[in-house]
Amino acid sequence: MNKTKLGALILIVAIVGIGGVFFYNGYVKISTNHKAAQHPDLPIPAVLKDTNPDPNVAEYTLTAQQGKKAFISGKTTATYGYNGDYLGPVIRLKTGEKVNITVKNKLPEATTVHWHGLIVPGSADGGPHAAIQPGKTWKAKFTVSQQAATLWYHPHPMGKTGEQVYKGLAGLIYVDDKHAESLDIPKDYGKNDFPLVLQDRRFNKNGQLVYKLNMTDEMYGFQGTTELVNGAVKPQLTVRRGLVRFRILNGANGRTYNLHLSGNRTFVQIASDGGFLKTPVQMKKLTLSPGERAEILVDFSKMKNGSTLRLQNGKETLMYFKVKGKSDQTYKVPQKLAVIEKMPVQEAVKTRKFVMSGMGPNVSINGRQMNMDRIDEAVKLNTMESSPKLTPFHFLLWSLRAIHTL
Ligand SMILES: [Cu+2]
Repeated sequence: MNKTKLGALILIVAIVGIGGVFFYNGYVKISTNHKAAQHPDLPIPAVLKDTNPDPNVAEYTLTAQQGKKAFISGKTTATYGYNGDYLGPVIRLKTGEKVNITVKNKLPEATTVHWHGLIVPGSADGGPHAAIQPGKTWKAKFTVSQQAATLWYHPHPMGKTGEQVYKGLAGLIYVDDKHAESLDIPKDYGKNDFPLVLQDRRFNKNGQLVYKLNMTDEMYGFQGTTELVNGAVKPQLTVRRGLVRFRILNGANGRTYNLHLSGNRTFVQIASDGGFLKTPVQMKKLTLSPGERAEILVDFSKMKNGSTLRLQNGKETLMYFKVKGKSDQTYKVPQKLAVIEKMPVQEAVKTRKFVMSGMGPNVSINGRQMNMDRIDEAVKLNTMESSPKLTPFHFLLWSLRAIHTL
């Protein structure tokens, strides 16, 4: 196991272990009502510019920086962001291309950038061992070797991962390939293909983001009191009557989202963490654990002009879709999205046991706590392992396949 993969195993320890026991009740819940007119527009992240004219080589620059943002009217919140005040641009990569990313750290503290879900050598990934000190630069160099998928990037410094993500350091990575381009599905970024980064936050009375974990947070994971989508509080997005694709990231620190649309409307999932599903799956509910992605298609074509649809997490409204105008594009979504080969399960070389125990600062895996100088599990590259149970866990480099369900 390389050092980055070690991060996957200890992240729960890292996130849960940061704050200590602390009770804090002075958080503000931002109230909103269901009148869409009063909601901010959904921010659409910029697509990061590739500065290399060679079509087979991409050159990107990301700057981790301090910022400020008015989430609540009349209050200015201190934030972190990549190339901006909060969150970061979408990085669009193509399968097979060579990529150079320069990361500049303009924060007052060390950071790293980890490409979550991207298959890269450990040296090109910013795990806890690859700290970039304030004022310094780090370069990642790799070739994109995987199929189309929606991935993301976020910092991963030892002991500060949860807090830095919380302040705003996160962004999406889209891997595109020829197969994805050939599919008859919406793919016009910002027109009928929208990213939705779901996060929950707590704002104190001064409108500041305070990352302090109380005992409940340490037991059940951090839960914010205010929902953000792409960094806006309960925003609205105007969509045309037609088929629209949403690439949803659960970018929250501890919350698992149980998503549905108002009116219990059916939608179609087309992709998950690893890329396209074998076939589109119709559903009314979607569960996403922290770090997880899903791509869905929502058919607005039969909705009335001026009507509103809500994206809900249980009873909580996350955002509003306002229907206006008709799309001039129609799609015939293929019934076959991807060829997924059967896994030769009998060839699994190993089954590992991870026993999680303890609470707060005593959290441990297999009786041991995270130590930067120790590698706990070594995994052989290009081998397959099986696990008897799936836990909602923040996996960094792997995507998993359920081989049977109960
Ligand atoms: Cu991650």
